[in-house]
Amino acid sequence: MSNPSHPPAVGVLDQGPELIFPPGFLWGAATAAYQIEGAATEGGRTPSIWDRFSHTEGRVVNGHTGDVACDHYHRMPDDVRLMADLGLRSYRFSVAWPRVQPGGTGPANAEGLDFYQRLVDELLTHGIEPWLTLYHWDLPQPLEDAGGWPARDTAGRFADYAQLVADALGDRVTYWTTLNEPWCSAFLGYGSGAHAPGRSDGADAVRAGHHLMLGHGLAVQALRASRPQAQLGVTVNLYPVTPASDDPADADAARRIDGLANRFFLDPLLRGSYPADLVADLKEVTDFGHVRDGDLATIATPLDLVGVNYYSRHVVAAPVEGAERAPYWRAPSCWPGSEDVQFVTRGVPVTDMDWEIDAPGLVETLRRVHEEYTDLPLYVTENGSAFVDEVVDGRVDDVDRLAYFDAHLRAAHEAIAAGVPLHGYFAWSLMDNFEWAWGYTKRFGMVWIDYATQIRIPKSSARWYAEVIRRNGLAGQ
Ligand code: IFM
Repeated sequence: MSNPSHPPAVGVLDQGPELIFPPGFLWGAATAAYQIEGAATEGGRTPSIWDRFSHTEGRVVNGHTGDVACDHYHRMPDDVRLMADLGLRSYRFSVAWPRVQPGGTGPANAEGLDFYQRLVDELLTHGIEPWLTLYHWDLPQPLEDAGGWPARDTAGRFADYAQLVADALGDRVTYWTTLNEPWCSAFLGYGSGAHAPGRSDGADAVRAGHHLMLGHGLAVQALRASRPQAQLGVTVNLYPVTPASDDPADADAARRIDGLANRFFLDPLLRGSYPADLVADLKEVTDFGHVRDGDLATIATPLDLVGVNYYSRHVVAAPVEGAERAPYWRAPSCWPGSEDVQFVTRGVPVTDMDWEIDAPGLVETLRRVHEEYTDLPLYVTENGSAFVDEVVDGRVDDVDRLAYFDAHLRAAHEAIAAGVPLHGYFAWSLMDNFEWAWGYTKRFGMVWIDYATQIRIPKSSARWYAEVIRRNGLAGQ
């Protein structure tokens, strides 16, 4: 950081040996369009499922919406300067589908594309590698009205949209993520209904998951054909799933949840098949009749990299009669066919989301993807934590978040030492933002946002992360 009143937070956690990352390790931070941009009705943008959902009473805490969010749409050049001050080597952002292709069909909206062209140019001017995510959950509402992700046609619409973005930005953007966290889109969006579009039907959730992956495969084929130099990948959110005890019934519960949370996506994307045990677990929910010949080959179209988002671990136990309902993000219906599995809390420290802090789980997750699925380069495309922050004398000393990052970066380093080809790490998130069904009540940012004034204050974690990037590693004693 260049601001002398904010000296680097070096020393806060300088314990243990110095850990240096491989040369060229890509240090970044991530955001998503609906969470930060605002300007929901400007520049030709039309509503997405998140506009409709957040404007529906009772869906988002306090009735918060992304209408203004961090006003990044208007403050983008300043925000890029902030990234440059932090020394970010890469910035992972998402393109809002309803901004560049209003309604989700037809030609591109030049004004919408212009925003992303200016963003990419600004990043490149500051020496920051743009990393573009095509879909971070903002399906154009008319496509939802036509059936949404459970409808096969949406996959084709996604590939068309991907082509429009590639035509406009493919000359300047090397790194592309098709989908961000398809589990959330499918199982929170169409299973529990905790996320937009707020539908609750297990079979629809499974169909949505399939069509999201089909759209991914079609988009990869389109991008590959027109942009052979691009580095193409997908981002999945993965959890180690641990049985609560040695009881075989708990082990079976873990197998089931691992199937739905992790293998539902990893197996088709990286092996070209659905796991047989998962298909059996879902037999009361769906007969997988929506899967057509050739779909799995399309879904498994070769990639250049895999993005892993990691936050926490699931610890599960066999169903117990009369047990309390799980919290919203684990609400029974986001686990179709396995609704009664119990999610166990172990009493370990949690974040403000109530997610258990489990840095070793990152090592486990990365090793698993590498050892069981692929030799492709891996990137942690999101990792971070929400905590309650406070501004004191103009500063935000977020020691808990800083400790979370420190622990997870040590874990990332351990994974590399164990042979995982981990090529980069993106902190979630660059700045506080609209945390979906939680609105603005949860803060994940390294930069504090005062939503009333839109003033940005880099927190201690931001200053510390800047120093990590500068050293290409973590300080020792
Ligand atoms: O804010 C989200 C992000 O949009 C997707 N990954 C998890 C983050 C924290 O919940």
